[in-house]
Amino acid sequence: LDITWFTESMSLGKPVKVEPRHCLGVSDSSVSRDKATQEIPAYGCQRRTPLHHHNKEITDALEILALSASFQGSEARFLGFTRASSVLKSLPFRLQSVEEVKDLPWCGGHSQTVIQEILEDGVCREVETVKNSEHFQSMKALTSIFGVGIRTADKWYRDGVRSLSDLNNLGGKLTAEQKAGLLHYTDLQQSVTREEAGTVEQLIKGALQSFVPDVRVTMTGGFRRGKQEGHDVDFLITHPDEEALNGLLRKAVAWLDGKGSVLYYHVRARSQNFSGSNTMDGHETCYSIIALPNVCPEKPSPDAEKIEPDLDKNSLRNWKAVRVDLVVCPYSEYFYALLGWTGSKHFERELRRFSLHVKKMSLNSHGLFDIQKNATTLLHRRRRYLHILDSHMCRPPRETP
Ligand code: DCT
Ligand code: MG
Repeated sequence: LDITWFTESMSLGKPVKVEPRHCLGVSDSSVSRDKATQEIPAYGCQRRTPLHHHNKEITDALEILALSASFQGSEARFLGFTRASSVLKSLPFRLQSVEEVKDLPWCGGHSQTVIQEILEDGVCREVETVKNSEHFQSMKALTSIFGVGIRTADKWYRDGVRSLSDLNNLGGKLTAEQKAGLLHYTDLQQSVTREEAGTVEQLIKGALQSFVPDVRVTMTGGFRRGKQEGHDVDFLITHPDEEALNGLLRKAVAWLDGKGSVLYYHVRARSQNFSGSNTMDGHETCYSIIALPNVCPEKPSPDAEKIEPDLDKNSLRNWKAVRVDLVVCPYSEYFYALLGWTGSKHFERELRRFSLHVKKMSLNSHGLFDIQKNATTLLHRRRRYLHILDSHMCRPPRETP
């Protein structure tokens, strides 16, 4: 996200002086390595975090340790490794020595050990041990199923489930979402390409526009950030006339279902008791699996063959199951929802942390709230600056992971 936009929106129109250090992260030979490392800002939302950067071996290793920490229920260690990885992604050069990270925010002792081993030996022993551990491998496989979070996967692991084929024994204990996740497991493991996302967009727009012709539909998530592939396709739906949005999501999904394009869906109603200081998103949301036409499915993995009995029958099909999330928001909250659903998850987390600790404001997908004024919404000021936000948010997608 462009820092000018960011500082402008966070101060609601009062431009904040943007120091050159805020623009670090872009390769610039004139910036000395020492100076660059000393001036990296602490919050992820203040840095450029390019998709393609200079220290991929190290950030991949740190992200494996972050994932492992989350599987073990350690939020603090997860955040520590995630933040260290995010900082290294913003470095405008390839690290040559662990000394270079000593002044960087979030790159403490444990991360430094990982960095040093990778720089010296090419691998980190702890990371290799984690990757080969049964717990890590099982949790990774189980949480890759749609509808299975860390808590469920951990319970299953403690009940003796180790691989996807073990899930056949759980039978009736699975939720409808998990059953759908298993039924379409092979397809959902494959990345959705940008081209496929474009086809999904046409399908979704066609359904929504058949009820409200001028409905505004925006692709969000990773594709809006310029990624070439993702695990799903996310859309934000709005209209200036909020009446037009009433019941639209359910009608459009039922319309697609009638055409045989919906494999699974669950609509979460808009939260009526949404609180301004809440970090949760209370918008009406549809979590779905769509049958994307004219795509040949890839060959299933041996593990998937054991849990998807119909795969043989399905091998002649010419459609691919794709995860699609649809979010409906009131027009007055559109830009906040757009910001919240563009991601990345880490960027959003850092943006909310920055808002709270530095600006004393609470930011979520519904608005920006002044916590010192007892969570009074800044709606009146928000309308004034909608046009500023609009012009800045309609830029070409930026490149962040
Ligand atoms: N999001 C968030 N916090 C979460 C989950 C999601 O802020 N816990 C936001 C940020 C990204 C956006 O919602 C869409 O979520 P995903 O589809 O999970 O992420 P993505 O960046 O689109 O990743 P992918 O390309 O793999 O779909
Ligand atoms: Mg996504």
